[in-house]
Amino acid sequence: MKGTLIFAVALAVAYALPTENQEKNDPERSGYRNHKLLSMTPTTKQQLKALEQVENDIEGSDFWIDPLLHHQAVFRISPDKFNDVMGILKNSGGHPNVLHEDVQEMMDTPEMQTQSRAAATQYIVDNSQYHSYATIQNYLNTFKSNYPSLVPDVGVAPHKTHDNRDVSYITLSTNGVSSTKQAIFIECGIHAREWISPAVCLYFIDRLLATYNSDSTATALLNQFDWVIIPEANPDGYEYTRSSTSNRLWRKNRRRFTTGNCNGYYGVDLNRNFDAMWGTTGVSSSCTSDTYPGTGAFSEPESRNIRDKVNEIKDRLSAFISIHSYSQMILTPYGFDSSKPSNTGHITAVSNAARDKLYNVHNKYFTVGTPGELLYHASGGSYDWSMVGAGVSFAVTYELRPAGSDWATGFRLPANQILPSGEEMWESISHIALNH
Ligand code: 0X9
Ligand code: ZN
Repeated sequence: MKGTLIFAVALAVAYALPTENQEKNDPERSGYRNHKLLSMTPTTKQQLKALEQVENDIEGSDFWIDPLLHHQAVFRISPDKFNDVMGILKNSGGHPNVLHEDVQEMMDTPEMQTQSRAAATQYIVDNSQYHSYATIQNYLNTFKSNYPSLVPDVGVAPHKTHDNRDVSYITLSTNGVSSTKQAIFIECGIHAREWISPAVCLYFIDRLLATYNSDSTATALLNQFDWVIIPEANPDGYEYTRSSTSNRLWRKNRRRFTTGNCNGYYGVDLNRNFDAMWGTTGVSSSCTSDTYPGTGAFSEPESRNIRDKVNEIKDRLSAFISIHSYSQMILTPYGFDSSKPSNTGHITAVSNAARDKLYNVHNKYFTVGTPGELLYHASGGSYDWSMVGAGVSFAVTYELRPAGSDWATGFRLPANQILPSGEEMWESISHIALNH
């Protein structure tokens, strides 16, 4: 974490708190009780710097929308850090605003379940709710048994997770296991709390298989390409967010640290753990941070699984798609700094058209640009690695619904938006596949 240690020591001396209080405020133990959700729109460089200081130096600060000049930042702060943070921000001339007094209360209102909209009978997945890891595994096996001629392989990636789970992948192909067709790779669920991502992956697989014989787009998608899809790349983190509303906002994997300052803490940000300018931008060196990149590139089994599956087919892989939430964006490469691949014009043009296709379905507008233009630089991301590490020439990252301004929904997208999200992403991904 940039400059963290010195600042953290100063804070600890100035505002030492009783251990009991620290325990109470540790999300590992007590969830988000009395955590405040704040917003602030920086209108000067000084205010922006203050927000960046809070993001980088205040332990446990969780930015749902990152600081950008003249844009509203939204972030969660634990009660023991509240006064410090208000002080820092007000000193800069800013006017932080409390959006919610108790984030735990927000989390305790569950994502609603809805009646599934009548879908064609051959669909397999129930899109009226978010599913457990076990149910997702079952769906993958059902895809294989119901469509043996289109699903040559449902398998387990080579590395077990820290909690001993399998990471599954599915291969869709009209040519069987030894196919040499061009391939497209989709990764979902790398961040635990972004539940809409695996749900959209499942919808995409389901629709591709169910409509291959009846819909000309699906036919083209499978006749022209093989698809390798990891619908739940971080099952430990995902199950952790499902285990209690107190853990609903967990982002990382569940690596447990057992030594030094980190002893007893958990988690590496898997989208900072790839070998793409690893550890340089958008990361924190504190293992308690949500952007801790791990001890080295590919230190984590979950990122190695994506690496290994991509490397198996990299010679025929023509596109890599990473799916996250939230803020309605299509992020073009690179994320690690301001440099761009030589075909950036082409990637942007295809992404703009994919954005329009998406918009035409349910009028949800996605913004297209690089992370540096729209959010922040961040190193070690999977889509950057697919290009610089595996030589794939086309890669994008989606940030799904809701819009960035919708902090009250955020990562907790109601289940009645699974189906429309799937429908708009079907059009958008189809466009990329057939035009990249
Ligand atoms: O920070 C991230 O990993 C992504 N945003 S999220 O809110 N879903 O966490 C953006 C990733 C963009 N990719 C890279 N910067 N490599
Ligand atoms: Zn994410």
